[in-house]
Amino acid sequence: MFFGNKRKKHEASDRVPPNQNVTTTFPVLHTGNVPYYEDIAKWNLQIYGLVDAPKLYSYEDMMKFPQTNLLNDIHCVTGWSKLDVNWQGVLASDIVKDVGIKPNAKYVILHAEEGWTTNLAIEDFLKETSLLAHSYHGEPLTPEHGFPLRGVFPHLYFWKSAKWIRGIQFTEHNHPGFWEQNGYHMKGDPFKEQRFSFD
Ligand SMILES: Nc1nc2c(c(=O)[nH]1)N[C@H]1C(S)=C(S)[C@@H](COP(=O)(O)O)O[C@H]1N2
Ligand SMILES: [Mo]
Repeated sequence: MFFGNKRKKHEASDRVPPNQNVTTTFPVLHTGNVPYYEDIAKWNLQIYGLVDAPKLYSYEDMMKFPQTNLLNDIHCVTGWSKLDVNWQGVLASDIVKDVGIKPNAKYVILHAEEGWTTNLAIEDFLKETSLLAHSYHGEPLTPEHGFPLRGVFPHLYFWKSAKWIRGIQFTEHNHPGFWEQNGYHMKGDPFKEQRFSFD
């Protein structure tokens, strides 16, 4: 008799969530248009909602924060995963420290160009791997991958990692973002396969 110990193709491993396939490419995925900034001085990031001190950061302000370098894996809900992705940027928790949040701030809405949004719980935003990234493998993000700034929340499906981020809003209630209004999961943990809200 044969007792195979080969893993089933779609079984999860420690690093690769169930029903994901590892790719070495870096696919580009989004709805809408890629924004191009001719003058980075015209870009800003607004932090508002249930915060003590609302802020409007310039690109230069973002560069003055402590800079963090992280290596992590990303998992797209369409089925690809990419391992050992290297990002540079500002920890989301450092932004929270700077503005201070009210006790009733329980959720975050990330606002991107063209009104695209996504939502996450404050504890997901504050995770030690949650980054606002301006660079990928030491180089500024390319326009298609989110220049000048994108979220990176590697413990959640990659759609939560808003590209072209322009606003971070702290709220008391959980407001579904663009894909979440279209049936995607409110949390989106890839290891629990939280792809759709009816899962
Ligand atoms: N602003 C914005 N951010 C976005 C999206 C989008 O449509 N608009 N798509 C999300 C989805 S579904 C994925 S899988 C990742 C893809 O990032 P990438 O193109 O850098 O691989 O961006 C996410 N961030
Ligand atoms: Mo995605």
